[in-house]
Amino acid sequence: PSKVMDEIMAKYPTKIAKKRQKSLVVNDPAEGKEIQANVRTIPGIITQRGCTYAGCKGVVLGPTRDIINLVHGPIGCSFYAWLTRRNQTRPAEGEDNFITYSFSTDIQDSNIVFGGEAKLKDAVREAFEIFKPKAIGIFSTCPVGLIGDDVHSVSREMKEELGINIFGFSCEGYRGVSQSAGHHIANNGVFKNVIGNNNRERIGKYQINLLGEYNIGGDAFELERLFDEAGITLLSTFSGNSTIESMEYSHMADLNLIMCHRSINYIAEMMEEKYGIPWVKVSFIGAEGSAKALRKVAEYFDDAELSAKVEEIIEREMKKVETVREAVKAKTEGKLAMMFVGGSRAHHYQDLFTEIGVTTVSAGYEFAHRDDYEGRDVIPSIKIDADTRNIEDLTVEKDLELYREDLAVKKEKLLKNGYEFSNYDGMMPEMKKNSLVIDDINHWETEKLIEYYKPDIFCAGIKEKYVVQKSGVPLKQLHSYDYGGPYAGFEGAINFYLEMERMLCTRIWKMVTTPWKTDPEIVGSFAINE
Ligand code: CFM
Ligand code: HCA
Repeated sequence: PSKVMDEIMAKYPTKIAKKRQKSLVVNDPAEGKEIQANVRTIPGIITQRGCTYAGCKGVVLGPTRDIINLVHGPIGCSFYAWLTRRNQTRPAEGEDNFITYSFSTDIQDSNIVFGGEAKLKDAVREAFEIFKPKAIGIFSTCPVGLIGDDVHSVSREMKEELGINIFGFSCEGYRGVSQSAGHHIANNGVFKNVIGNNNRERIGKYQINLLGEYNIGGDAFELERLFDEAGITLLSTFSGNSTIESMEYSHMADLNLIMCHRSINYIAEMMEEKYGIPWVKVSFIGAEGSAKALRKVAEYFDDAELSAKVEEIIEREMKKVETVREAVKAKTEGKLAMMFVGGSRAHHYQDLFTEIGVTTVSAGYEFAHRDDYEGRDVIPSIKIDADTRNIEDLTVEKDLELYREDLAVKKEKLLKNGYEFSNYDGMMPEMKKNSLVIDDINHWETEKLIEYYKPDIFCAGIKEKYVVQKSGVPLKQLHSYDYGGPYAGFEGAINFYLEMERMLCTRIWKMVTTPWKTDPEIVGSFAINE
């Protein structure tokens, strides 16, 4: 891999190569190497990243069905985020579902010049009139920050006027270096304005929240099936298949499970500080991981009946999984994968590939931080730069009335038995020595990697899909799952194996002869019609 790294760097101007070099690492789990992450993309480089607004509105709040997510900005920001993430939801009979709508203030030149607050207020009133929602979230896009509209004061005023929960987010696209800043802003807003609004009485023996699961392609439905059967009460999911009301009483849970550490670790930490709810990192991507996660919950509650039920489920599900896994593995063993996705899936999906004998030779995140690569141990050594300082870090205090001393005691006891809390080891310790780890990969690097590794499959998003496929390598979207899914849990694993069998075993890619392979230059002529 050092060879391909040199080739990649050779093309960059010296100054850029020096900077970029720190984001490409030849992995060595024993040595624990450092990677540069969460820094600005070098201007001119074609990145995969999105913006802060995308992380706040699209990712964290987007999947909640009964809040109106009103975008304050030009229409493009709303239009291009309209139903593109495949976050599914299942409203009960008669329940609100606003996910299919796109709400925007559609600001115009005159609002940019004279201010858009009046238009925003009108939009809030109109949305309330028509839909009578329980809550409205207002999301600022770039121009709103530039002209100085105050979405927070408008929110307060409208909350007073209309009597429902209304809150704003300063999540202008440029606020941070990527989507990641938007996650943090969303976490802060939800923690301040939603969590804790409803001290609902207990409804189950084992109450948990699932954090960082967004129900892409129906993933959450599969996990709900498992929790339901085990008798585990899922109070709230942040935010796949969720309601705003469920978030309001989520602080009554006994345990928080974190799926996507990057997008939601802030809420987990703040809930523990304020309410004493411990959190554990899990991954339901992969059959082994799913079994491990269920056992982890059972172990936490330390109840023989729950453990027995969980074991029964695992045994039954694993039997189905194994039959398919073995058949697929016989055909896919030895193949190579690469994945460059978001802030957690480039790690999680390696497990699913390992289960069918496919090796991940190179991987990276778009916008994760060093802890998602190297593990949470490195957090104290992460340099806080101006871009990070830009995002508010909430100071959270213990809620004297609701703080769960009993859970703190439970945690102490479990810790003594080696049970792991509040930790995430990250991607790099689990990847093979000499695999290539790249943060915020760009187009040029993607092309060179494909040339060098000749992978059997490349996993990324829509921006990469067709460019990669034109080089004769199939691309699986691990954001939207293309049209597939669910891939979480046991049924999800089966779906994924079968999908990989189809993609990895077809001969079609070898038959693709792109025109530029024989004729690298396009020759044309034009005629002018008289
Ligand atoms: Fe978490 Fe996500 Fe991801 Fe993410 Fe995303 Fe997503 Fe993703 Mo696209 S919250 S970090 S900001 S798992 S939208 S559901 S697929 S980049 S890897
Ligand atoms: C986002 C959303 C996205 C984009 C996916 C893609 C998603 O970052 O704003 O580029 O294909 O998962 O929908 O990550």
